[in-house]
Amino acid sequence: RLVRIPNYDALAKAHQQLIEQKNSPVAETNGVYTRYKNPVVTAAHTPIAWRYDLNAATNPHGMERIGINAAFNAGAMKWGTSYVMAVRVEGVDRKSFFAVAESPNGVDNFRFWDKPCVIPQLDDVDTNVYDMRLTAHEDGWIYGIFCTERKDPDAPAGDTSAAVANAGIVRSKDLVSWDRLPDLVSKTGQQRNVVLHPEFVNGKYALYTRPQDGFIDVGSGGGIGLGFIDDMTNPVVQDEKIIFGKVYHTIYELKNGLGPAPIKTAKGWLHMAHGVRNTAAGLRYTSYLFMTDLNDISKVTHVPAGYFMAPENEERVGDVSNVLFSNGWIADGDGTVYIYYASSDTRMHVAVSTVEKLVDYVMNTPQDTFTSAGSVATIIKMVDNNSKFL
Ligand code: M1P
Repeated sequence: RLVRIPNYDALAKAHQQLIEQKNSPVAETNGVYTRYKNPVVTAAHTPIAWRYDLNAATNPHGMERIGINAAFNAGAMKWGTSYVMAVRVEGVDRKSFFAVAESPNGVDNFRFWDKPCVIPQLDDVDTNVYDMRLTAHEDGWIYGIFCTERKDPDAPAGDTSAAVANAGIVRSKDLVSWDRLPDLVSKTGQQRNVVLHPEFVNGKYALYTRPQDGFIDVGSGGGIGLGFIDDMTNPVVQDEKIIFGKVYHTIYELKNGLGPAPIKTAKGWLHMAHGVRNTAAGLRYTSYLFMTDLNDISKVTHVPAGYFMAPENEERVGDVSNVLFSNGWIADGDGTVYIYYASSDTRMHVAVSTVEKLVDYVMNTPQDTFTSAGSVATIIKMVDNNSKFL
């Protein structure tokens, strides 16, 4: 006779309560977006069946057998009437993998599908995979571009952490069965934060890249690049150029990288990226927005000064603290935008805005003057304009 572990009912009840917990907007703030109170996906949202051997005969103490450490950096898309994320789930063994979580409303009730995604392997197997960007391309496929990480074959003996990062590519029609395409071929070899543009550009696939000289350091290759591919089954990037570089004394001074695929608006392509600066307490990751020209996607037309979102309160603490990272957002049919962001490489949150507000933010927020005196002049201009209203 099959007997379930004694604590199953308690585990299942707590899990259900967590998943079904209603989320609510936080009274805010800056008028641009609204954060929500609870994280939308955490390690504890992963199914009990992934973590516990439910058979009392082989697990008499009802212990967790497979620990999950974190759930973060998710790609996102609308899926029929649902909202889905391709979540980066990280086990206690430090390996990340992808798993789809689905919600009926975009802000709570995210439930993982039964099993994690199976990513077919190339001859050169991935040691670790993470940060999938989902793009529903006009060619009819849903592409998932992610970071594939492998040990650096040129690492000196004894160096067990040197790694090589590149863009791995899969595509699917149902988010369950994934075809693996060859890894990206680009000049620098190392890439992270690679994102597919949703439309063809002059008959080619357009790809946002982030070339880098080393695994962590972007070095001379820093910045958000744009390149083109003729055929995704032979993904060789041509004409790769940096369209948004690093700039001294900005929030993207050290490195930057595109977040999700851009949203098409009447005024231009709306982009979200992350910027990284160094501090005495280590790296600080924040997100920022910018816009590119509808007809020339290499032309950056608007860049508000500073960050769009930065980690706040408990978001500031996690496995890699002081990090806010987003690689997924969903522009809904009614103009609502669900911004899915991870805090401190640990859990997923949502903030809600609209296309109209984000376009207003991007086009009408003053740009960075790159000096303190310039920032003061920008404020004084606003104060002077405001004087007739005070
Ligand atoms: O730990 C913060 C982030 O670091 C990396 O981002 P980037 O390539 O821009 O340095 C990634 O590993 C990302 O997953 C992580 O959140």
